[in-house]
Amino acid sequence: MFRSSRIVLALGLATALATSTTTAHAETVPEAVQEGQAGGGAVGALALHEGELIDLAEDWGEAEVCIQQDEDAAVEFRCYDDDVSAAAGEGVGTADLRDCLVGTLCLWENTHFTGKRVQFQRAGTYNMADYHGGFRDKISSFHNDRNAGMTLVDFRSGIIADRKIDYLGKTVVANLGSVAYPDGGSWDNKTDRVIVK
Ligand SMILES: [Ca+2]
Ligand SMILES: [Ca+2]
Repeated sequence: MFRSSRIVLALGLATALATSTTTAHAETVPEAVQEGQAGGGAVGALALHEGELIDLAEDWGEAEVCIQQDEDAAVEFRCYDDDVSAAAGEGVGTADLRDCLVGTLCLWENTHFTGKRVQFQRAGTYNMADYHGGFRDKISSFHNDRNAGMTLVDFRSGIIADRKIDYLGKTVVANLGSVAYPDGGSWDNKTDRVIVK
């Protein structure tokens, strides 16, 4: 009984997908998601990329931009190959997206807002290991367009306390290599956790 109703639902979703490619946040949930199957035993955050469920702690494949969805979304993130497809998929302007959408926090793997990007819109504590081998010890620039601040954390071991740096909301840093780290060097490629306030 449940099985057949799920198939009907899946068919309905497929029809919706075929007819509304311009609708932002259209719910097109693969059956694997409905059944709670995270492909390959997921350990990180989950995302939809071109209709496939991917584990962001693993390889992102061709994806370059991964965007956190509203709280009621079936899958937390959606990923896209580039800004153009991301803007279309999210129903926003390409320039707005590239600058980091109002009210969101964008983290980039390279300086000057280039390379892979993950975008958050909700407060929380996010371990970068959950977002691709790409994001632990990789963040080099960010744009926090939220009103609330955030904290970058570098894990230390033993008796050495974790290192932290706080930023207010509406802050942009194009190169974390220019931000001094407490033990020398810079904050470039150091962040293990991001606390979004
Ligand atoms: Ca980097
Ligand atoms: Ca680190």
